[in-house]
Amino acid sequence: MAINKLALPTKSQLAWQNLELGVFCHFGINTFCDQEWGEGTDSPELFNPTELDAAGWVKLAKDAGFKYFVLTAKHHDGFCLWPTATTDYSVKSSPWKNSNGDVVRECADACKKEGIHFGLYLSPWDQHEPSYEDAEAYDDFYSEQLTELLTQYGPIVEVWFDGAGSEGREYNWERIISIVKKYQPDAMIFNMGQPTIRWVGNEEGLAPYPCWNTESAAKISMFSDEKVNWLPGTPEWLPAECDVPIRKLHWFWHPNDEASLRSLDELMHIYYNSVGHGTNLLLNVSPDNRGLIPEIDAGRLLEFGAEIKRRFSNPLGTVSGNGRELELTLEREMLIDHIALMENIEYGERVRKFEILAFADEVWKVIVEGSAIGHRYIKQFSAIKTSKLKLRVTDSAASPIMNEFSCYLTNNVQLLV
Ligand code: FUL
Repeated sequence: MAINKLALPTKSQLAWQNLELGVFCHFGINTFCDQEWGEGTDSPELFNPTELDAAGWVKLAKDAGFKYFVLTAKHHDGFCLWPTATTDYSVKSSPWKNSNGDVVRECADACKKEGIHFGLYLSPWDQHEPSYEDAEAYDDFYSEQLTELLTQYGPIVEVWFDGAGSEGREYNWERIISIVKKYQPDAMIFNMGQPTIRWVGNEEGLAPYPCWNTESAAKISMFSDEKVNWLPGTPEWLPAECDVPIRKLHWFWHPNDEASLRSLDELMHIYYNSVGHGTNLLLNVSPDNRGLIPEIDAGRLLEFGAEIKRRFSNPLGTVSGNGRELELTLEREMLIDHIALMENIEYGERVRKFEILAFADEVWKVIVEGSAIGHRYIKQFSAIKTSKLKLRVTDSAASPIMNEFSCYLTNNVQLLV
């Protein structure tokens, strides 16, 4: 993919990209009905998570090394997890906490306490709300819901607009986006209207390589060349987010579904293909109908966080610097099986083509060839012995600025990749 001009991120895009890892949390009336897409007809009486522990959900995310937490305030069924004034189809009509509960508040407070960022998902498609049939009336309704969420719960890092179910439907995106800009100007806008971050194009957590940070490279999905119809003013810098559930194909919790939990190897495969391709990873972990994250999911998330740390927190060598060549000299000859690169993307995605060479047996040998580096690039290979490495940029849009060139020995090369 040829890219002609050098797009730059805004400060808030940059800050968001530095977060890298987010927990997505699908919770709602579906959790009590063993279903993924309710039709807006399930009784609020069913919503009764008697042990709900939002502080525990967020602490888990934090302990696993995740930096933001995105809650489904309203999914396609229209049931609201906060006591909205816009509809009775909410926690207000449920037996939970005698109709006085607010899941959004509990999560916002927990994020504040743990020092991680809070984001919200508000489905445009609403199967319960009668005004959905009348586009203008529904725009009013949706704008009011969004205003409540963006004014009553503190800073919001990301607003997740899900396109599912809205195919062919026009919303008043000018109005919706202006609400986000007015009340939460630093929040990322996911994939609709006038986005500042985009969908990677699948729900498997896999970014293609290269996954450039630019709008001109963005397609409706990685499997189609169709372009997305975004509002004028959509920034050219448009980093991708990979969203994927920890239980295969299931965003909401289901009973007797433990077999669909992804293995640690599968999660690491996702990590290499998301964060390792320069995108953020938004990994969904769902609370069950008690309102608790099942132990087995919690354990897997912690294992995943610990494994990322084990592999990548102790580089054998690391260097930063500018220009087309950067050498990384190790203390002595040693075995390595990973390299990681980070461009200083504040100045854009400058590198278009590069190779990595390793010095071994008195000669320089090319061990990796690539194109995009961007926020982060991770590459694994069978272990080699070397005393120094060289990054050679063979094509760039401007002089490369590298924040990091590191190598590691993890003794664990992922065969899935
Ligand atoms: C999809 C939705 O239909 C799923 O239920 C889930 O919310 C996922 C994140 O996005 O489009």
